[in-house]
Amino acid sequence: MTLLSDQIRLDPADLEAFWMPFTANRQFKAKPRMMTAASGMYYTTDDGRRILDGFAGLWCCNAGHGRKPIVEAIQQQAATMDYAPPFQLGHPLAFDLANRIVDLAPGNLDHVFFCNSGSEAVDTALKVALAWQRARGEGARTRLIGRERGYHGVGFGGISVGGIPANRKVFGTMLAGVDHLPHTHLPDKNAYSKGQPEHGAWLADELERLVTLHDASTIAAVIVEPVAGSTGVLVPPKGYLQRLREITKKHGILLIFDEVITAFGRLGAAFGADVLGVEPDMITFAKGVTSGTVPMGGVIVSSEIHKTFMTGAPGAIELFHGYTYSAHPLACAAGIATLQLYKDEGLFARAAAMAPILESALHSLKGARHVIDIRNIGLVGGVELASREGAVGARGFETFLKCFERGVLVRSTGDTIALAPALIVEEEQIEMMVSTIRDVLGEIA
Ligand code: PXG
Repeated sequence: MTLLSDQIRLDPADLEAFWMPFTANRQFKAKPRMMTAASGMYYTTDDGRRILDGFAGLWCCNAGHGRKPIVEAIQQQAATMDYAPPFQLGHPLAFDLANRIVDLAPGNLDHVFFCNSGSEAVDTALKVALAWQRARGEGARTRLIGRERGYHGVGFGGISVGGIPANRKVFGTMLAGVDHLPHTHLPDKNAYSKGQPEHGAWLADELERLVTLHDASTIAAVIVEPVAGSTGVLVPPKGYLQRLREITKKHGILLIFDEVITAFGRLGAAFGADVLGVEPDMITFAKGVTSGTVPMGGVIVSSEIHKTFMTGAPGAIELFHGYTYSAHPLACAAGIATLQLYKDEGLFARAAAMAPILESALHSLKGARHVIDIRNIGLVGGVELASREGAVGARGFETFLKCFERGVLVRSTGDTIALAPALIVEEEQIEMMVSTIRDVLGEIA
């Protein structure tokens, strides 16, 4: 069998069949950027260049690339048992991984439902919220509340509660009965904040307005990213999440934290909830649970939620939901090895220790050409650029391209340049990322 990866460069015709996700397909295929290997903090491209990974792949390879214990666990599991059906059958690794996740999870969050991506985790959490409200006799609570600029993946549930217009507008009416909180971006008051901004806790009070409008008896859950990533790194104002927690609790509304990017060390602790000091009723996770090696996602639910379902006849299925690949053995093997590696190398604490270094490096870009705001928390940073007139996102994308040409992978989302390096990142590598961004900004229009 010959593989395309055996060839040095691909023929343009070979690129046609793959419809690439969230990509300008025609532009990419005219000038591809092809990754062929990854190790530690670096990718290798098909033209043999080393690219410093400033984004942990796509917010996911938190332990760095090609880590031996994870690779070996996956190899061994593939050879031992490739797959086992998750419905009415089990395998030990699934229970082992769930126990490890629960050990890390905050407070009363003590049961895990597995799926395969962040999008599935979000849909699972929203379905659990609706089913839980009904199970406790509150079946009229069918409304879901998200937030403007929120990203919760691409399933119909996720885009319904999500608040990124381009991800919604061509996909019809989506879920009925969804409303949105305002986003928390207040550049006039909070520009260049380090860590959590001072102003904006009052934006959580908008939830009281929605409760008055719809009545609490119709609202099942509120879902937010504790730190919004995809929309361009929005750090929650001080007190904002606490206020959301108080209001949801007061009205019997579940609070879901979508921690697909913030879980597993990104903010300097196991979960964003730990760092931000608020315990939600459910946490969705994906990405970092396997350090991006094998697709996996899941939802951690509170004991209270889980308990409500564990009633009725002992032989009855309690929740009619699940995926063929829920708790896939390869994903579980990868997840166990990943969590063990985080622990053995103290990587969450390392992320916390490196966070001030990233913060001061990023904020040294204040005053650089085009920069209008800088935001950061843990090992997440966002550098917002002024948009070109009539071409929102163009300057951000060009910055991404030019950084890539110079050997540094960053992410552009709109005109914000995002950094989220693996937790193993070294100080010189952070300097390299930031100086490359500075050089590129000095060069582009
Ligand atoms: N929730 C959140 C908070 C996410 O960040 C998802 C759900 C969906 O996960 P899956 O595994 O279904 O993709 C995500 C995904 C970006 C970017 O540019 C972020 C994500 C995905 C793609 C791009 O920041 N996050």
